[in-house]
Amino acid sequence: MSTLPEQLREMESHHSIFESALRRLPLPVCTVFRSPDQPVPVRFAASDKILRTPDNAIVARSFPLSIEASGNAVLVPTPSDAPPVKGKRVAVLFSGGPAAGGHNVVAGIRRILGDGNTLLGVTPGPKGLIKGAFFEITDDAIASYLNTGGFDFLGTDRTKIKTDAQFRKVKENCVEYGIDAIIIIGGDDSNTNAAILAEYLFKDAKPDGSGVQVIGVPKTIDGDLQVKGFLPISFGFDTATKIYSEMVGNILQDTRSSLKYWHFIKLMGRSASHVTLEVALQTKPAVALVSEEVAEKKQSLSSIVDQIARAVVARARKAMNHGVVLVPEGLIEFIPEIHYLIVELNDVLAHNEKEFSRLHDSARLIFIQNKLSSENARLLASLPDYIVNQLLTDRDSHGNLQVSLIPTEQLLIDMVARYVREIDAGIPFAAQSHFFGYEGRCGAPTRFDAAYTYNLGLTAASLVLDGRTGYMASVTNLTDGGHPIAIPLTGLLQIERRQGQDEFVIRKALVEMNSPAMRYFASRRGDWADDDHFSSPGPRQMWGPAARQQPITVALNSNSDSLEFTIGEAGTEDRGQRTEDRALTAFAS
Ligand code: FBP
Repeated sequence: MSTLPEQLREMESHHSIFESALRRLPLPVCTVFRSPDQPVPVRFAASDKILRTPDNAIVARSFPLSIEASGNAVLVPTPSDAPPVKGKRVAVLFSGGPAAGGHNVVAGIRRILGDGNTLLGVTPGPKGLIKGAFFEITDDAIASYLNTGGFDFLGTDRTKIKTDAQFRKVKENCVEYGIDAIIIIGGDDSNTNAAILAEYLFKDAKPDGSGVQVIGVPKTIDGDLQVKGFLPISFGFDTATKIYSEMVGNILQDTRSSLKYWHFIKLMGRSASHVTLEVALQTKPAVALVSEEVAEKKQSLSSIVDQIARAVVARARKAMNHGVVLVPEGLIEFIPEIHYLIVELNDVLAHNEKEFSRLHDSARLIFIQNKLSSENARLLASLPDYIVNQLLTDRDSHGNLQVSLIPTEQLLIDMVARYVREIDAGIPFAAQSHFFGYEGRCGAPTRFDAAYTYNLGLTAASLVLDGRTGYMASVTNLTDGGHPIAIPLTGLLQIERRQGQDEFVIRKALVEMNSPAMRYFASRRGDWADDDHFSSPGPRQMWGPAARQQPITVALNSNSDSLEFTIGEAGTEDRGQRTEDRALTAFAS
């Protein structure tokens, strides 16, 4: 019998009681992958569903090989008695921000590749692909990461592979390490990179003239990688929103107890407001802003502030001097006047990069103001320093403004305080600001994310063994057992202006005003502002009554009649018998 200090030492390095129990949780497997012993690869065939964007003609000119091979058709599983594929060397990497479930994607890939093929981890992210940093992934290594959060197994980074030299280096590394396929686990930008790489490596990537396959896996807590009917959600969204919902639920409970604070909570999710909408549906706060609605209604900053101030005053008149305001991280970019300012700023900064970087901080604002239109120069000058400084900071390598660093929640508090005073100086307004972001990205995956990601991994590796390239893995039919499919990446590409030039991008899926989730929210938010209707979803549950809950927005938008997901269960009749995949306990022993 060990002493308590000895037991505590044993819990180090991801062996807390919780983490050890998580590793033993069963991994459900969609029906098509099932066999008596362990999951088996599936083969794919083209369906009659073709994906195209309005920029299809331009995309076709730049991606001729990928489009000729795929016809932009969505792939679906097909029966096959072809012998198992052996001898492939597959590299896998994480790209962009971490999201819960990434380790299970790797586990799914490893399981399908089996002993006949080799899986190499790339460290870290696209940078590792350029550097040629690979190591062989074994079952033992995966076992200790199963069902754990984060990307720490491989690490990640945000390098965009864009220069000729970088592309050449990737090709050289593929030859040197004998790589046949690359699986990129990333968001919209990373999957765009996957499409470009797939075309570049389509042929003549290896000495025998053959190509290197590239497959994408949809990840991002932001939830903005969705394809209606084909990709219900990116992985990591469910875990992050459940963590934020617990925290917001706790704060709502505090507001009603201490009766004196308004809490302004900015929630991560770079551009789209899916995270905020989901957390609002889970918790029912007094106010939740949706950036896409702000843009659609062309709301100015002052009209947003006015809307919040009026909610504060209305509640105060009912003796409620408390409440919660949810602010999407990307709000500032959706306020029309600030959006135009940012678009012009991006161009000006991109075209004057060298000169700007040589300037002292104090001279930067004047330099930029002189290059902006008079309207934008005036607007920039009217914003507080803590916002201006962030608007002028470096963009990431994909050209994105780092909105997580912009304290929009503080800007709103400062302005609402002024407006409330103007409406009625006698109304107390004490506010606290929060930013819930990094706290949510690396928690252990919910049962939803754990199951979803494992099956995404099974799908991605099956696509590799089926010889496919230029596709993104997806799993649909989440309340009917789960159905793996493959989405042609070229069918998602569009042209967007980034850093002063037109580029191919997979456009972010934003919250749609007429989506069922948004319509439901709009029908309830009036009541939530009028009185306290909040509910606390509690901590995410790996066992017990809420463990099988899918995101509310996903359930509403896919017209489900239940919040319960059934990935890995063939249907309600045999639920409970099929969840445990016996072979997988080998990983988790
Ligand atoms: P991805 O789109 O790469 O998954 O990143 C998501 C995200 O968490 C955003 O919500 C946030 O704006 C951003 O990453 C923060 O990035 P960083 O980790 O570089 O600070």
